[in-house]
Amino acid sequence: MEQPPTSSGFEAAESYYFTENPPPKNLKSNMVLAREFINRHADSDRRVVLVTSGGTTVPLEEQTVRYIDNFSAGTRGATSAEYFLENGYAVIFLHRQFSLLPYSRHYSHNTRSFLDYMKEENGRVVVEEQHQEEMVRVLGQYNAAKNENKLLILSFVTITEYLWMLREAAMLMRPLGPNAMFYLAAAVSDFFVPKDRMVEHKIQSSEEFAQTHMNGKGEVQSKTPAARTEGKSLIIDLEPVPKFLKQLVDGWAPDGMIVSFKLETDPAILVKKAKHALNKYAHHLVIGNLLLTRKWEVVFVSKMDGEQWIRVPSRRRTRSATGIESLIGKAASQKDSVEEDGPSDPDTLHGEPAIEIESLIIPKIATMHTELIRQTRESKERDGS
Ligand code: 9Z3
Repeated sequence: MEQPPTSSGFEAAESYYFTENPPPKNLKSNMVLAREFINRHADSDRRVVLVTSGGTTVPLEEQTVRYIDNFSAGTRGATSAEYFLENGYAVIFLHRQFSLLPYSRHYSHNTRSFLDYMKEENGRVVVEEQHQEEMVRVLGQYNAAKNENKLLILSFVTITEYLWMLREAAMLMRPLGPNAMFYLAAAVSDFFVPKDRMVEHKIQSSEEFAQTHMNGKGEVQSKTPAARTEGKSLIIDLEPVPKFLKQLVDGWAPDGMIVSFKLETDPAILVKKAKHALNKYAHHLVIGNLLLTRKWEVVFVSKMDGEQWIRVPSRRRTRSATGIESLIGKAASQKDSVEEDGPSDPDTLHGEPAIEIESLIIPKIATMHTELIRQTRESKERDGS
């Protein structure tokens, strides 16, 4: 029987993972769409960014009733996709099914139904007057992206589907050379249930109905199931998901710019962890963010520029039900001054609209990308290739 890799061999871990955990059924048809999209933009020398967005699920059973999930709504990814389009990129939006989508996100947040934006007038549905201006703008941008074929929307649900799609799409993006970018904003699970430790049927809550553990092939499970009942307790014993960023950087997409995200909740370790990831994977940029301040500040950690904080000025911050503004500035490793220019309640913005932090993040990344493309072209010319 094949054994999991014992050494830290990234390639062995890759081959083991993708052999043991089969691809999603729609992988081929999605990749046909992706190939066509990528080749079209490669031919016109356009930059293409793969934006990943939303959480990944970890199913506990093959016929999945229960799964582990995380908090991500896909706001970062969906918002960033819009600003990438605005900055001239074509976007492959690889998102968790039913998480937020570019453009429609403006009308699908959970505090307000899209129906609240409309009214009935003489038997016809029309948009409420106060939303006309914004909706005309959003609809115009959405239609432009669609009509110019600049936005390809693909979806995943589980961690394994996500990894398969990322790997295949990254390999298809190779012809783009340095014009490719990977912007990995999805909140990816660190732990999962490998296929050979997953039971076929719903885990029973009572031992009375506990079954011999069978796998999807109708065989008796030879390994202890990762999720099982013992007595009255549910025991979940997950395995680590191999760190595929190394494979992305070295193997799947060697010429593209790679931007990863680091999410933490403890301000004391955010910058340290972001620097650690940059050193370990040797890619281009880690964007660090804290769960409770992520809408208002992020830190860029890169070889090019070191540690750089990006913050929305306080009077222009978006409202957040869960965020905590007093934590802003707490994760900075050097003391830098946090600009405090008054209350952030949008009602007291003195006519200044709130700013989405992604509108500050994306142009900065696009500038770094321009520099990387220039460097790659220069070094290719020097090598005469
Ligand atoms: C992020 O840090 C994203 O910014 C958020 C966005 C998930 C916080 P929302 O969807 O949230 O707007 O609500 N993504 C981090 C993804 C991640 O899992 N990173 C791994 C890690 O932190 C490394 S690739 O270890």
